Amino acid sequence: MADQQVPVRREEGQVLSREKTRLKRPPMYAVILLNDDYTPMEFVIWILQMVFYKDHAEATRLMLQVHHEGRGTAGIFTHDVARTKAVQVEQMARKHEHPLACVIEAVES
Ligand code: TYC
Repeated sequence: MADQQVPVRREEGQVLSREKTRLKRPPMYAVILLNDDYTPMEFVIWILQMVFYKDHAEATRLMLQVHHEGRGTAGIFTHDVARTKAVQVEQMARKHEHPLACVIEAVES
């Protein structure tokens, strides 16, 4: 059994492709914060630190970008993580009675 030979056919010019074993990147989603007129700036900064692990300077920069431009990307994640963070943002906002909203959008990779 052990020394039984298994014939291996090597055809001329055959190329073994690595293509099939390469892992495909998962689709990615941006969590986008939306501006409103009522949520306090400090609350948005706090959310960006708590949920998206931004430092205070980056959280402030991003909050001001959303304030001036209407929207801004808080982070890019796989679908499950993006959904979870969006739900966390809205739950924390509702708990504190702020209208802060966010959406998730597919990003091209
Ligand atoms: N525009 C809000 C204010 O003037 C601040 C704000 C920033 C709200 C970002 C939401 O996603 C937001 N208090």
